[in-house]
Amino acid sequence: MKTIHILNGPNLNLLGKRQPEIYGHDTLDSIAATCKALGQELGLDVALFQSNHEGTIVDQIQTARATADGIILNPAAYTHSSVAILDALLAFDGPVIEVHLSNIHKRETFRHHSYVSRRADAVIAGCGAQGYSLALRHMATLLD
Ligand code: DHK
Repeated sequence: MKTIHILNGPNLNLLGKRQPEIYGHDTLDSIAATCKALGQELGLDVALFQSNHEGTIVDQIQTARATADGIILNPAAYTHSSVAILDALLAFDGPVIEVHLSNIHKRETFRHHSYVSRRADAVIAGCGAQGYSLALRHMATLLD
């Protein structure tokens, strides 16, 4: 069975409570449960992580080199600032899908640029929590 790591960046632990008009009402726990159930349907083993710390996310990506076949990543605010996360992804061989709950292109100008998109095989933005399920379905086709 293929393994997918779903990595989440800063403040996504507050999903459901934080600016729900932008990020929605789903919690990260409910997203994890949905993704694990969908993973079973798709024959994928899904593990979800969250950290508020850039270096920890870099560590998680490095760990994924040996333990995951694909990465789905919402780097949150680090999307717009982190060369370190981009470099870690460039050292990962499998497919990478970038997810944003909100449509970052419809928001402040500083959110329009993503360092991670240089490495991402696909980008999903503006679909809310459903973006993770869409990413997982696309990951299944990429790994097929
Ligand atoms: C989440 C965040 O926390 C923001 O910093 C990004 C992203 C957008 C999202 O839409 O999931 O700019």
